[in-house]
Amino acid sequence: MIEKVLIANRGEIALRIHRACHEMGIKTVAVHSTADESAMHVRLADESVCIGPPASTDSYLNIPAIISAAEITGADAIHPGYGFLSESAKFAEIIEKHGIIFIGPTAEHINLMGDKISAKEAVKKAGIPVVPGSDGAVNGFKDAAKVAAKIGYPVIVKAASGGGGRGMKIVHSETELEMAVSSAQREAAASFGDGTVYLEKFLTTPRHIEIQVLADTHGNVVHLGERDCSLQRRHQKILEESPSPALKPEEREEIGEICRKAIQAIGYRGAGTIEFLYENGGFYFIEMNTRLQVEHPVTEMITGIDLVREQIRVADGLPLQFSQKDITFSGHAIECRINAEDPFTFAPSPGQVKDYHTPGGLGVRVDSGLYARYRIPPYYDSMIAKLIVHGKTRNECLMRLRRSLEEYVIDGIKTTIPLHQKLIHEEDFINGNYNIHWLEHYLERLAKDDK
Ligand code: MV4
Repeated sequence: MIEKVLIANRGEIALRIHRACHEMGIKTVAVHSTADESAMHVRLADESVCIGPPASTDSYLNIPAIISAAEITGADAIHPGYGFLSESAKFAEIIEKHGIIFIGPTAEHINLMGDKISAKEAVKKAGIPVVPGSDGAVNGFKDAAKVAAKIGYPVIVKAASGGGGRGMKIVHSETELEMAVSSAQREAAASFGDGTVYLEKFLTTPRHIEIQVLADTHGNVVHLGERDCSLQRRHQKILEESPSPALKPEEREEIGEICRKAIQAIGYRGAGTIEFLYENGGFYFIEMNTRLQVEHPVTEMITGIDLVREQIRVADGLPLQFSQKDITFSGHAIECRINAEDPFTFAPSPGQVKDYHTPGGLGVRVDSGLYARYRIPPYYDSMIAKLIVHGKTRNECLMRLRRSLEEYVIDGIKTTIPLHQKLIHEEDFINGNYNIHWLEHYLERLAKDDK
């Protein structure tokens, strides 16, 4: 039985994990850098261990320091959160070698999905539709040209070890292909230590729709519907919602069931997210994330399922207490990511929070470690809070989001709240009429109007 969990993360997600643990009667250990001594989750945790200086490489990415902290405090399990070591197969493996439970999938599944080529191959075999492209790696220009001629331009060259938008090149014609393949290979080798690349048809105006799955170690798998994460800037999501304004209930059920069966066939355990591009009514797999995601609360709000609690239970070998037919999707949820940044230039704005007041009321959730007079350290990701709102309908959700953003006071620093306030009044957003490029075009338009 898991009785004590070490939280190998910081910020709002560390607090989120602490909350799930305490509701389950599980003790928590916070590990933190010297810059995070006064973080809310460190104050609330049963125990805390300082594991190093501010730089992540010396603290939140320092595997020996984290393992030592787990041994000293007698933690039975480690939750990695998102980012940092959450998708490190090596971390998962070392943890298990020390007789500690990794709250996540097996190292083998992290490896399988970490390589984008093996991930695509595995899910395709399990019945998930993928983007047309090369069968595995492309071995130079000639090989790439053959594939491209077959699938048609534009194509996209991607690094097998990339992901999240890193190491991609869009190619419009064969004349550009040779250069694109060789520079993609070179850059991939330099950034990831693996120059393997593959080719896909480039979809020009898709939405980014992802399916949440949850699997136990007894072969039970459920899908928890989709999240539409199309509103992003430079591969950073800004706002997520569920259900997607683009999907019909039959489409959700069909892709959800395909994912459920595939995850069962692959023998996956834990929470996972299957990412798709969605265009002209078709789903095309791009990647699978083997971690809890930032936007998981959107799914929790419409299903009532506590994803962190379920992660801990299945890591402990317990069976899911519900099957697919028990899951109901109710209403609509939207999450706004609030960053300590200038709302229009996105320049970081760390510093001390002065006045602080959170919105509340029915259907309103704030996931954040912020408090009045807290100093936001400059060393880490700029996301400081998530505002998640639920309503019976998308319109109710939007109205509630509007008034919640009005209530939220974070003084002393710049935040992206004003961007969200503006965004939710846009006709295209209100109509759900957006794709992965919409936000960047909108921001360009705002910057021009400003001049
Ligand atoms: C694509 C694509 C179009 N066609 N693949 C970017 C992040 C990485 N997860 C995959 N990405 C893309 N892959 C094909 N075949 C467009 C993107 C893409 C994107 C995807 C999701 C969300 C935002 C995006 C922004 C730019 C490009």
